[in-house]
Amino acid sequence: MPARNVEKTIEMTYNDIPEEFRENIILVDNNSKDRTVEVAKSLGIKIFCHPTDRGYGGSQKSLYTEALKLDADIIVMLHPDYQYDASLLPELIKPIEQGRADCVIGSRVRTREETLKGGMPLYKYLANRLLTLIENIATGYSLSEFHSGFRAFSRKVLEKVPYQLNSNNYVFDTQMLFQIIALSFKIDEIHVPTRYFKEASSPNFIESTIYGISTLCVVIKYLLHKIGLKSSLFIPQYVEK
Ligand SMILES: Nc1nc2c(ncn2[C@@H]2O[C@H](COP(=O)(O)OP(=O)(O)OP(=O)(O)O)[C@@H](O)[C@H]2O)c(=O)[nH]1
Ligand SMILES: [Mg+2]
Repeated sequence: MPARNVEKTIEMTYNDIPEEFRENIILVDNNSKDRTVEVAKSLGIKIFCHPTDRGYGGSQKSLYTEALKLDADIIVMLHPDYQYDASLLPELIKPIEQGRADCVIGSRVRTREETLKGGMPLYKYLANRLLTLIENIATGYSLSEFHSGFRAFSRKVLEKVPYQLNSNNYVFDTQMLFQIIALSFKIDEIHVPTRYFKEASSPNFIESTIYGISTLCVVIKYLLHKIGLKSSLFIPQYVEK
């Protein structure tokens, strides 16, 4: 779990995670200014602290590096903001366990009604749909969203994807999925009910717009990579799987 100022939601998120997975939880605290670390400690979670703010993407870089050191076979990234129903974790990892996929996204979008009822603001929903449409056309996938904060990866994905080169900002998530696709790993999805409330959503309109534009830039770079223009690639050294 990449965490910043989640003292109010970390315990609820933890309690949703099925018991058999709890001893393997690791949390990267990205310089929280509240009691995140104390609460996480009291729950017995392994914690790695950033002494300075390294951003959302930076938090995931530390997270994956630590997870690989701990010999994990499947690594799940979950926002500790209680937005996702973490009790579905066993379902999320199933396609990887069964060898049907290398990465699984916990999608917040099944029907418009459900997603909006869950509280996703209309502008975020519309932007998500539009970006997802463009991303699907660019990649040939038919995913229902590319922007969830609940994802599972096989160890091989994290060993091969050069995520350390990615942004320290929100667009890290998009870069990672496009790197995964460029390396011909398979992505699958399951649907996860969405809860939106104040503590479960921090990006404001401007941050979300920057994220949207940055996502489009990733799509363009991916397409340039596909037609062989390696100089404009956001990953300089794509490797063979
Ligand atoms: N904003 C922010 N979040 C961080 C950072 N490091 C870790 N996080 C965690 O990453 C998660 C970001 O989630 P949100 O702020 O809800 O962003 P989001 O899920 O992309 O946006 P919504 O769809 O509106 O919920 C939170 O659980 C944070 O605790 C950081 O540097 N900045
Ligand atoms: Mg959120």
